Amino acid sequence: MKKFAMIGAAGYIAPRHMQAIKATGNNLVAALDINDSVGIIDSHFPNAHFFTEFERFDRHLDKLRRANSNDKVDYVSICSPNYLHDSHMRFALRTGADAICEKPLVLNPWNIDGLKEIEKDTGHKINTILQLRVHPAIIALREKVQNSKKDTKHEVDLTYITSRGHWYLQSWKGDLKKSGGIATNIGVHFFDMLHFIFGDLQENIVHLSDDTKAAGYLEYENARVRWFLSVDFDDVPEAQKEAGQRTFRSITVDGEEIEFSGGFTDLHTISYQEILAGRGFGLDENRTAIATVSHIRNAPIAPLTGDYHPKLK
Ligand code: NAD
Ligand code: HP7
Repeated sequence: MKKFAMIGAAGYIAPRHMQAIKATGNNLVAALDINDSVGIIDSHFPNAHFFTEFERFDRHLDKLRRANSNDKVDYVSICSPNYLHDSHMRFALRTGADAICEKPLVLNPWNIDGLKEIEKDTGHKINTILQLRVHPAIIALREKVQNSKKDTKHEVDLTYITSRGHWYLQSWKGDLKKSGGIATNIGVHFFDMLHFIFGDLQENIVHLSDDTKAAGYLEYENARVRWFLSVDFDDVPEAQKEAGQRTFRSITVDGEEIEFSGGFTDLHTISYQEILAGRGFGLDENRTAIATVSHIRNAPIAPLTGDYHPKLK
């Protein structure tokens, strides 16, 4: 049984990590959050220690490490805001544990270089949650693409609408410096997925980038992709709205719809199973998606010529 600590235990995604730790037969021994609304811990690990101050959390993990090698924490799960990830990963490795860090791993690709050095210095590993890589429909599509002609460029349209209320822009998620903006905070999932399926990134053009929407054109070894991302409920298609849905995720490849909206909920547990089996996705697997979102954040807005997503018309 592996021992886990968690940073950011009071947030939205933390319970999915708690479930994954439990479902894989492991134990959460300590948790940190600057916010003390963490009663959820009792539903999973009633004996976990909880800290609101980093220094006390650090002291506790250090004590466990020194007391007895059996008590030492094996993994630190990081569920804090995006701009704190690199610092929290450094802490995890220096404390003698491996890290399991939420996406986006970091905001800019050069942050990855520093983390590689810490991995080398400590001998510990950084694992990341890239959960679409373990989604069965995405794995099937990747296999299909890999089995098709090598030089084919598939025509892909990706529409990813996941409505958020007014709170979103008031929280750290709406703050470019803290979340990286929506293309980073939410888009990073599908930019990584596109790279995973279609190979190296060759071109990255941005047509729209504001607080609630972004769109552009990406070219990969095996695909030409028109993408649109929004957290604005008004962008959800009428049919989905009438069915009471606030989310619409669609990817068409050469005109054929790939159904991947379902099956999102257990992907953290599958990710943990893979990490524990030594097949976690590490720093290098993250580089393309992080470079993609970093470029999108800083690129000039291109005029609507050539290939652009039909939603922009
Ligand atoms: P959240 O705001 O709900 O939770 C973040 C938590 O971190 C809060 O409880 C906050 O108090 C805590 N926190 C802030 N600063 C801290 C610090 N210095 N030390 C300790 N705790 C601190 O956000 P969330 O939605 O849970 O997102 C957390 C992370 O998970 C983000 O990186 C986000 O991108 C990622 N996320 C991933 C998915 C996914 O599908 N994989 C879904 C949602 C969020
Ligand atoms: N929701 C909340 O109530 N609070 C939140 O903080 C987030 C969602 P989905 P996930 O918004 O930061 C996606 O769209 O898949 C509500 C991104 N992940 O299914 O869980 C929401 O209003 C993630 O990377 O959300 O998370 C819905 O009612 C990103 O950090 C419901 O929860 C996160 O949004 C489910 O919403 C975010 C993927 O796109 C895979």
